[in-house]
Amino acid sequence: MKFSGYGLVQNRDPLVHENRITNERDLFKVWHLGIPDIVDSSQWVLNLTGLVEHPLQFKLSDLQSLPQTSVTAIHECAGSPLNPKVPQRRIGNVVWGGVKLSDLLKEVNILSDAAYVISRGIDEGVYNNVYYSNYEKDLPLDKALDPNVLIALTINDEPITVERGGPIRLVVPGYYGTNSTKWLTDLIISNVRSSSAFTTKYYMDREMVDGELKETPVWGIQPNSIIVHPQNGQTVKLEEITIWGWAWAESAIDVVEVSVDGGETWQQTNVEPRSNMEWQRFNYTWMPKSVGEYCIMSRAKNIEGFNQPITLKRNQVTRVMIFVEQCSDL
Ligand SMILES: Nc1nc2c(c(=O)[nH]1)N[C@H]1C(S)=C(S)[C@@H](COP(=O)(O)O)O[C@H]1N2
Ligand SMILES: [Mo]
Repeated sequence: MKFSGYGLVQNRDPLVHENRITNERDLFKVWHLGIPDIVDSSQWVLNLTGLVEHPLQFKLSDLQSLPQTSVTAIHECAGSPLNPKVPQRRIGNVVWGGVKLSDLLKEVNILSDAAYVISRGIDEGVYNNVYYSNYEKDLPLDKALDPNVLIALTINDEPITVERGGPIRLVVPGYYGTNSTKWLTDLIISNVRSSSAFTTKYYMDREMVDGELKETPVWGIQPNSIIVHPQNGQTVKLEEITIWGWAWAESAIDVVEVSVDGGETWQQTNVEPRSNMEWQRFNYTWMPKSVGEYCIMSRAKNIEGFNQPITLKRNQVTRVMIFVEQCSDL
C-alpha cells in the first residue's frame, strides 16, 4: 500500500465552485482503507462474474479499445458514515470518460434472477479499527443499466490518477460517491445485496418511522444546493446583489428558493434546466432593504417533490451570514 488508513483531501477554498466544471486538483478525494501502490497499470484486470452466462475478463487495453462515452456529472461524498447526518458538501461537477457498464453487461448475458451489481476495489486495510480485505459496494441492476454508469478511465479528459481510483474506477452518476468504487477489479452480478460492511454497517441510513426502524442504502443523491455568491462572512454594499449557486440531485431540480431572513420567507429563483447529470445554476436578484446582518439560505426541490430539510440531514439547507453596509460614496 502506498498509504494506509482513512484519508481525505478537501479543498475548502470557497471560490472553487465559481466554475461549472471543477478542476481535478480542486475536487475532494476520499479513501477508507488506503491508497494501493499500482506499479504497472497495463497489467490491470477487471473480472465480470456471478450470475452471467459468460464470465469475462477485461484488461485495461481491452477497455480502451471499446467505444468510449463521456458523462458530465456531479460527484458528491455522502460524508462520514460514522456521522451520516452531518452535512459536508464535498461536491464537484466533472467530466468522466470511459466504457458504459451496460455495454459490458450485454456481453456476458445476465441471468434472469440477477438484481444487483456488486463492485469491488483492490484496496485493503483498517477502517474504524477493523481490517477489510476489500472495499465493496453494490447497486441495483436497473441503475447499473443506466447508460450514464461508466467504467471510467478519464476525468476531465486526463487519465484517472491512482489517488482518484485509477487506472479504472466505477462511476455511478446520481449516486453518492461511496458507490463509485475506485481501483475496480471485480463486478459480480448477484441476486442479493453485498454483505460488505460498506453496504450494511456503513452507508445505510437508519431512522425510526412510525415506531419502526427504516433502513435505506445510501444510493441516490438527495436534493442539495450551495450558495457560491455571496460568500459566508462577506461584506457587501447596500445595492442590488445577485445571489447565485448550484443545486443538484439524482433527478433534476425544478425549484430553488432562497431566504434572506433566516428561513422566515422564501423566494423563487431562476433555475437553469438540467443538462446530462450536472448541477444546475440558480440566481436571484436581491435589493437589501437596509444595512445589517443577513442569514441567507437556499433550498432545492427535485422533480419528484423532495425538498431539502432544514436540519439534521446530510443535505440540510446551507446558510451564509453576510453584512450589508452603506455604499461608501453615499
Ligand atoms: N475502492 C474504494 N472506492 C471508493 C472508496 C474507497 O475507500 N475505496 N471511497 C468512496 C467514497 S466514500 C467516495 S466519496 C468516493 C471518492 O472519490 P474521489 O476520491 O475520486 O473523490 O470514492 C468512493 N470509492
Ligand atoms: Mo464519501
